[in-house]
Amino acid sequence: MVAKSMDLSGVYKMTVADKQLLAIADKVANNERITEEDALVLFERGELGFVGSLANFIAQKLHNNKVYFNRNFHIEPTNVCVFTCNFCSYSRQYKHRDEGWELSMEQMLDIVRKYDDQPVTEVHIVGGVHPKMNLEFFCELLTRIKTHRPDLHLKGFTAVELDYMFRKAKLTTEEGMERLRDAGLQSLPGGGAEIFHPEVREVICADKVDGTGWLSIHEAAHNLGMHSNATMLYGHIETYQHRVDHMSRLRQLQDKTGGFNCFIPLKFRNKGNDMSHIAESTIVEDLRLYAIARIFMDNFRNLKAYWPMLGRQTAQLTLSFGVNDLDGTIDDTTKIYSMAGSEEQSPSLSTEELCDMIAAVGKTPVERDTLYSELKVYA
Ligand code: V47
Ligand code: SF4
Repeated sequence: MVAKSMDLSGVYKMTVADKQLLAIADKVANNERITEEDALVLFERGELGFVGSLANFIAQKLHNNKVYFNRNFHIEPTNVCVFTCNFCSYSRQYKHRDEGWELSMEQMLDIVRKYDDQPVTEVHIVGGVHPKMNLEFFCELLTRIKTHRPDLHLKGFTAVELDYMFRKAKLTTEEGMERLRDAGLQSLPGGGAEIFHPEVREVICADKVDGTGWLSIHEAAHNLGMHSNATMLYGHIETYQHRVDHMSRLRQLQDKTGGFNCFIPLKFRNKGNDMSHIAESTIVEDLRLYAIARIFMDNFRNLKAYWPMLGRQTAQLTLSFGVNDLDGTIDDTTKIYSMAGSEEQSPSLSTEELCDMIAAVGKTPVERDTLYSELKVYA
């Protein structure tokens, strides 16, 4: 049943004495945007059940119990990277490239061919920033994939990869983006956002594109009619203020362009990187974060939990805390999280398994394409 507007503060009056929290519940009930200060109050004082029911109320209103997934596969061209993000367990420096991988054009096309008789709708291309893989190389890759399989939606390259590619090619962001679009690129994934605030960015990933640069690359893509996703790497050294600042900057850009498809909070995993001394966030903190993101990011229709990173059980729990999307099914061939300590060592879920996970929490599984058109509702 679709949730209707209701007196949420009335529901909470018996258990919540905090007037600010009650005022936020009223705003949510009345479809009003909450402020940055409200979001901070939620992070500091909103207990799990409270933020969870507000988030679930919003998700029900927007999606009427539906949870989306898509059938996709990943190509990770290389893990060789010119950057040195301290949280990254995946990359290898160019001088140590013999410890990593560098796929040739043919090897990547072989991955595409492997899915020839499978009903996948999207390929997600993302990797390290290799000094020798340039814009021309990736334009050729995109064109060849599109020629081979025109129905496949090409989603690729984080703003970090794009910033480097365009600078090396001596092109403006707009020129570079047009070249990729003309070669077949349709959407950008949300990676590389981390935490925009310089107080954090300068500690965890000082040498790559800054927050303003990340946002302007996504804005340029939106201006060309492309869509993109947005992420936030949370649960390390950032404060609640940094999270709110990050989400607020995304919310502002979304007000301006409307080009974001979804928001994906990414939980920091601490295995095999230079931030291993930092404890991972608890599941309660994860769920609170998802719920507060759903409440604050009122212009993002979709909130995604990326199960290969969270683990399937926590991802399943997020469905009761505002999440309406579990990303992909068939063969999520990404290595980025297994190398950082996710419990999902070789992430792969069949459509049936994913539908069962969704149905087990009383939601309706819906297969979508990259732009969230519904392809099949599973009764
Ligand atoms: O930007 C790297 C993150 C991102 C770690 O758009 C880590 O649909 C946790 O953005 N612990 C890349 N996270 C992956 C990404 C993504 C994934 C799935 C779907 C989409 C989408 C985008 O992975 C990086 C960084 O934030 N990451 N290392 C780590 N140790
Ligand atoms: Fe390179 Fe991306 Fe790893 Fe940073 S997170 S070191 S940019 S692969």
